[in-house]
Amino acid sequence: MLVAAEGMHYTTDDNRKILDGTAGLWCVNAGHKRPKIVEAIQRQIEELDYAPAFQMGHPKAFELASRLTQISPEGLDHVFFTNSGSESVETALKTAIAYHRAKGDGSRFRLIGRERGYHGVNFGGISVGGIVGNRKMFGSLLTGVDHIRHTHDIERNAFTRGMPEHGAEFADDLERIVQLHDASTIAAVIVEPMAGSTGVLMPPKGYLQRLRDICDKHGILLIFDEVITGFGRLGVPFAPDVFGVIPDMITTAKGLTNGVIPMGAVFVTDEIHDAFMDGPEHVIEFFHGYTYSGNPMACATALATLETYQEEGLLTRGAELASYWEDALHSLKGLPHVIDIRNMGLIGAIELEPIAGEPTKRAFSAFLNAFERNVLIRTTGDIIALSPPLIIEKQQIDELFGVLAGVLKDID
Ligand code: PXG
Ligand code: PLP
Repeated sequence: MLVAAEGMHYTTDDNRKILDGTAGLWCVNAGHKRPKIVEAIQRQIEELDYAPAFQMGHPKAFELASRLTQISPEGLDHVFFTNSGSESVETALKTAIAYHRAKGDGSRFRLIGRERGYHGVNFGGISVGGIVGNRKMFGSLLTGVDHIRHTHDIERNAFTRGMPEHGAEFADDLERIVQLHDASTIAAVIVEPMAGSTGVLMPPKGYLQRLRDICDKHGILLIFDEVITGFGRLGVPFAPDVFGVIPDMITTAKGLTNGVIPMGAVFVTDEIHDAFMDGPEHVIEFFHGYTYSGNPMACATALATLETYQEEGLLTRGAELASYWEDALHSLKGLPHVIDIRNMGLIGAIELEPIAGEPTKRAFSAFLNAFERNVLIRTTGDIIALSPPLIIEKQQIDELFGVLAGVLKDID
């Protein structure tokens, strides 16, 4: 049980200080209890608690949208506010289908995801998602969905630092899907530029560009789900800043408000925005929105979060620390059970050999053992995923990997 938090640490109910190796759930990028954010929330609750986003507006929603488009990748200059990553994903998928229809191309309805993809837990997201456990209990899901293959290839790429050499050709799987369904039926492809939840899979070199090229060739929209990668995790503000490939939409949440108040945002191009906004004035442009879209408390929190990121250079701090982080992480190579290590920016993964017949048991032991040693890590399958707040100091990186080395030697 966690009862308090400040900076890089949680406090447990038995009063232990726990080093946060996961930024909460990949979201507390500026660390905990940041003064600007605390003050902004206190001020906002006194000023304007709630305002409807249907027909009405309030200044901070527009201020936030403007600030966000100053740091978003080129051309992604319009923002739709949601309350979570899952809602951002639903919003982007609906936007894709509605966009084609608004352009007179209503036959493009298919949504293509990727095996091992995580896009939240709502019906659209689990339909395009590719994590079996998240799908199998929930019936037939959305129709008109298909998946390209995932990019994990330990045999060729084990212990790569940064982007893997091998696997650009996995993008060609989209051509197979196009041949099966015909491009004229496909609205969009959604991928995480770096797949986080499934266990941190970096895109192979050239892979994202190839996906972009195939989408362009066939008039298919490309959506990057940046709920984890957005706001500095990869050492840059957004994934296109490091991969050089610009999608048609970007979904975000988590780091947008430092995890403090639920909020998400979907970035779209002028082209998509303008397809809907052609009047007349009294007609609703896009029949989609949430009660809490652009909630004033969330907007104030996001503005204070962006200010904190900017003042402390946090959106690029991951790049400054990346090589130190990489060396510390890869020093675990050769320890018991470790079959792969992956990294980029301030993100890292250690893949463990599963215990035969008992998948996830070894990683769960590592999680418990680390927690006993006052470090919070995240595990998924038999993979340890690390994503500390971007304020982490070098000596805390040493502490984190020192503890992990002990954990790996300790567990069965
Ligand atoms: N897309 C991506 C790429 C995500 O990583 C979501 C959508 C959904 O966001 P919300 O805010 O609805 O949870 C996510 C969320 C984990 C873990 O352990 C990852 C997420 C959520 C919970 C746990 O890896 N990612
Ligand atoms: N269910 C009912 C009966 C509603 O009236 C609403 C919103 O008005 C919703 C669900 C959706 O809630 P939200 O806008 O918070 O997503």
